[in-house]
Amino acid sequence: MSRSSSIVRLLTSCLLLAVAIPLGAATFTSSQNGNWSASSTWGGAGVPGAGDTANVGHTVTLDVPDDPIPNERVPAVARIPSVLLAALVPLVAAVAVVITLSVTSEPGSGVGAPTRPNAITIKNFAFLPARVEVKAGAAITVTNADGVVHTVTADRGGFDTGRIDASGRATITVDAPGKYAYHCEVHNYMTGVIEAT
Ligand SMILES: [Cu+2]
Repeated sequence: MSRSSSIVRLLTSCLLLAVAIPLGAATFTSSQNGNWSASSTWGGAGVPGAGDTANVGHTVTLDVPDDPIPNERVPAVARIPSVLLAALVPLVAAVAVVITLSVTSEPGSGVGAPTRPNAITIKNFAFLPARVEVKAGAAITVTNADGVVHTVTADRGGFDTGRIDASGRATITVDAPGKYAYHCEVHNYMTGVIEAT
């Protein structure tokens, strides 16, 4: 073997050693059932620690603390990912919140779009919202926030709350799909629409 070839091999070995030491990464393969901390479990090759790779082909009982390697043996290089992770987690969470908000605010957010909640509030002699869209058979809660009696009465039949006292509440159900215009029996200028689908 030539002299230069030996030097190259030596330099390569040093390079590999330099890469392996800071990462502290070694590979252990189980040779028999046993405790994690028993060297015999790993064929007498030592015990895998943090950052090491363990190929477990046997029943190995984890009998070591979460961080079996003392802090001074963990190279600074190995701690950097934790710092990056700590910075990334809030960032990812913030992005997730923004995405969730933009997705949930899309349906029905346009002007004049039908509202989804199965609820009607009567306030200042008006039905709010004046148009609601519900699934047929779903209950719709009517709340009278005024100081006087109102009703929610379908123009051509289908539902009628009867008199809802001041600050009172009633429930109506539209069984068949369709568009139901309704009014207040006491104040017939108060009108609204329920669309059941
Ligand atoms: Cu009324």
